Amino acid sequence: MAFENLEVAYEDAVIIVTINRPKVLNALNGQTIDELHQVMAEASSSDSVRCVVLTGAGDKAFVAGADIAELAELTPVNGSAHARRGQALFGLIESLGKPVIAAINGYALGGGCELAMACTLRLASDSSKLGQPEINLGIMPGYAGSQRLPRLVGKGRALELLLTGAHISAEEARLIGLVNRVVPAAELMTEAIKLARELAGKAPVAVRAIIAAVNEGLEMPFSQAVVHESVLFGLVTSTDDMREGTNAFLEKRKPVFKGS
Ligand code: CO8
Repeated sequence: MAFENLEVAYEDAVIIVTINRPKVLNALNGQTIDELHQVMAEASSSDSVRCVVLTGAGDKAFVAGADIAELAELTPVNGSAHARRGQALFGLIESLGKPVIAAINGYALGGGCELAMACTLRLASDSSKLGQPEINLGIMPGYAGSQRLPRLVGKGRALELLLTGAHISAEEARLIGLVNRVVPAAELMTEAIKLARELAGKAPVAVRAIIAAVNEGLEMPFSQAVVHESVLFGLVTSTDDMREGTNAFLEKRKPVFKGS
């Protein structure tokens, strides 16, 4: 796969996707959204890919938001279509069925913070800054940030970030649950790939079911969500990997999961 705005590398079952527009701090234009959609769809359908790491090129930004030069040209009609195009990509990432780790290496603002929130887990370098500064442009999030942020950090904190447009530090983001871990900048990719390799070794069907149970269950009343969980649990018990995992425990050896 050759892309204009992405670099794609493989490390065994891990695919590393780097958004590569450093001159504009990796801002998301339409072309980049389309390319990300293509690479994520391929990662989703490939049996050999078990985990994705997503990061930004350079040492300054993960993604500094939607491309403001493109945004400035939007009309009410194509603005909505543009937002839906990004939302479709972010929805695909969230429900990819394989972990997508955001390796946040600097600014994750606006659409960049929304992109990170659509990922399964977030690791941030200690110098990263996160926020939803759309309000300062006279707009609001359009890639589901107004929905994912309160689900991650709670309504009060989300409203404060959305209404002030403040940039917060990686450590503050960790304290409110916006990122999972903060690591020294020099160790970010090593740590992200280490975590990706760990997750790539887990039973793929169970990984997919856990992601679905959490994402889909959060949209249901609790009483329905636990029924949904029990159905997914039943499916997982039918896998070879379930037999491998339980046998390996009883035989005191490390399991080898095959995804069947
Ligand atoms: N879009 C386009 N270009 C950008 C963006 C961006 N989001 N961010 C930075 N750049 C460009 C700058 O214009 C500059 O270009 P040039 O060198 O040609 O002047 C270059 O990147 C470097 O940026 P700065 O010189 O500004 O670097 P600083 O270190 O001084 O500042 C900041 C870094 C604080 C990150 C600053 O660049 C900034 O505030 N950027 C904008 C952040 C922002 O507001 N992001 C939100 C955008 S809106 C959004 O994401 C909405 C998403 C929903 C869309 C819904 C569907 C349409």
